[in-house]
Amino acid sequence: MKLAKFKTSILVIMIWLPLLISAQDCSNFCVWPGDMNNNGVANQFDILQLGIASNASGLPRTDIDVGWTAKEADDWSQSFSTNNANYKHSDSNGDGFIDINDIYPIGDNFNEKNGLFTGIQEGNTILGPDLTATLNQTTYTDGNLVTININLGTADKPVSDLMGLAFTLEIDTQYVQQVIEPVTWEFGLIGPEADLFLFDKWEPGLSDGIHFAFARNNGVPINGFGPILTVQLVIDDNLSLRYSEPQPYEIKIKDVLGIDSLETDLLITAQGDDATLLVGSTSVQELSDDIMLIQPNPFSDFIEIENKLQDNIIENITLMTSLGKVAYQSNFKNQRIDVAHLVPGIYYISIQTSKGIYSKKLVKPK
Ligand SMILES: [Ca+2]
Ligand SMILES: [Ca+2]
Repeated sequence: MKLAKFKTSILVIMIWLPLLISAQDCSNFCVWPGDMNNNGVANQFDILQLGIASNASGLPRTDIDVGWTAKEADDWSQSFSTNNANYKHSDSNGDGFIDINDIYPIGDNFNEKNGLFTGIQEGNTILGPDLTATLNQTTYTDGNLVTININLGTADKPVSDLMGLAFTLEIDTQYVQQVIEPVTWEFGLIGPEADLFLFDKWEPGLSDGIHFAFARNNGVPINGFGPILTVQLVIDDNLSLRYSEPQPYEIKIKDVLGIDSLETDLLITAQGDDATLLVGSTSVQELSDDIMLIQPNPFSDFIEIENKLQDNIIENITLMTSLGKVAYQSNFKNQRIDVAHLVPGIYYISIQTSKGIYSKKLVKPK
């Protein structure tokens, strides 16, 4: 019996030994696609390392799958000076070259973690004027389009020697129906676009904010101040059904981290903004499909507005793109609008009438 058990044990060890050895090798030589700073989590902060490592090359991986599992990878000749992460970690797609194609595994594996993750939050949330988010109005109500302008540096305190920046825009998602994507980066200060790695991640329902990062990819740092980003979102169009009192609406910037040309962390302070969400009797009457009808939807060359109430007078018609730009506007009571020239996409029509506002999402297919 004892001998049989011993033989079984030997057999078990023989079967598992190669696997154990390979797992052990892997703890030293493996990479996890998307975790460029090798801290056990793939997120926006990894973009900062990617910018520094841009254009480097080394040994490609044999396994070029980008799923969130350990992949064996030989060390490259370069490492980051501040955290010693080998550049191979930045080659998330395993092709042996650091470029824009290494960004997407961060998004695919976003917030995935492995055993190296310590739980320490990267970045700081310190109140100050360096990075500001400003709302375009002081009040909003049901279905309103909100524009948030994000600005970096001030005339008194411009940023200097900045190679990249990561941060999260926290938005009170309980009031938000939609974040309009793609977000609009502004390139006056941080650009041109070709010199940047850009990243944004919004996971409705899973996250309390939108995660952003940019990094210079040509080794030339940013100095100065100016707008860097415009974010638009749509307030819940049932707000007045859900709340009877005005609601405070707050946006915050948190978990901010900058990196300079020496690869050291730059402290960037941040400040948000607030507004009031008006509800109930203070908001404009929303008209239902029983009163107004837009056809066809999806549309191609024209749309027709059917006003079902004789005494409801159309005062203004506005058609907006998904980025909030006006595509058509008229004070006339045109009931048939020529839209053949509009590019395919999502549009929002808003019709102001004597009895209230009718709004609808319209689609122009490709
Ligand atoms: Ca990481
Ligand atoms: Ca690569």
